[in-house]
Amino acid sequence: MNNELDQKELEQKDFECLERRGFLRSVLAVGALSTLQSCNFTPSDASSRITRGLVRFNDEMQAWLFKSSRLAREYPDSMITNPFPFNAFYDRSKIPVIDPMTYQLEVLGRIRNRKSWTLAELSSLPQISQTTRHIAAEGWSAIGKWKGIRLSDFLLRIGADTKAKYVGFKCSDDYYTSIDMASALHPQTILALSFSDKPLPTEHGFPLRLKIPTKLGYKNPKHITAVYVTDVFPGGYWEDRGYNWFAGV
Ligand SMILES: Nc1nc2c(c(=O)[nH]1)N[C@H]1C(S)=C(S)[C@@H](COP(=O)(O)O)O[C@H]1N2
Ligand SMILES: [Mo]
Repeated sequence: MNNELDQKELEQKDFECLERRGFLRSVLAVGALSTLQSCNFTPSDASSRITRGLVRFNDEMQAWLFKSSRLAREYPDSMITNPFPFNAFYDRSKIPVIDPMTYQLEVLGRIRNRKSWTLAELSSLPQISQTTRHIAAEGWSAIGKWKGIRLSDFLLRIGADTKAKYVGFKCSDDYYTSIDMASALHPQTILALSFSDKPLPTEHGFPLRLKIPTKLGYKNPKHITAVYVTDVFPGGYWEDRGYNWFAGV
């Protein structure tokens, strides 16, 4: 038997499979988008129920295609974007001011250890660094260096039920979002405490934000005040306004 040939055939199959997945992903995304545009969301409307069904189906397909072993690209520090853009659903004058001395991170839902975390306690946990690209739905992208606690480590530490479906985030500015558990456990998903080797600047989410380079910008909540684990679909600020919930990049 020719092992080398077998290996080549296998690789070819892998490649074709990947190609098909990419195609499927685009078809689903386009399908969901066009239905989103062609109807108004009246709850009683049958077409909106179908659209919501399709959108959920799209999320489930994306979740199914998601590979926790696939890493987002990391860049050399020489490629860091400076200045790094600011974005929020408000302008710079409304950036929340948080007192680091009284700040507490609440942990809620399907977890064992409900104790809140001070900034000093969070800062004492082991941290990892990443230089990754932030891809914003508004059409810009930027490379930044972020350091923080692996969300998977933190979830283990608080005794989270990692069989639960969602991890949700509440922010001090009324922003909120949520991610699927597989993405929460991805090795590059971090609760970032620092940006460019300094504490997070206020505009980039002081004192704590999520950096999840496998998802679009709006899945990276800033100024996080609570993390919760749940089986009840939590949605998100932009997601509840029609943006795709899974939002993988
Ligand atoms: N708390 C909070 N987090 C947020 C937002 C927001 O308005 N409030 N906007 C999101 C969007 S749409 C983007 S693109 C990024 C922008 O992050 P940056 O300001 O660090 O570039 O933050 C995300 N997280
Ligand atoms: Mo965004």
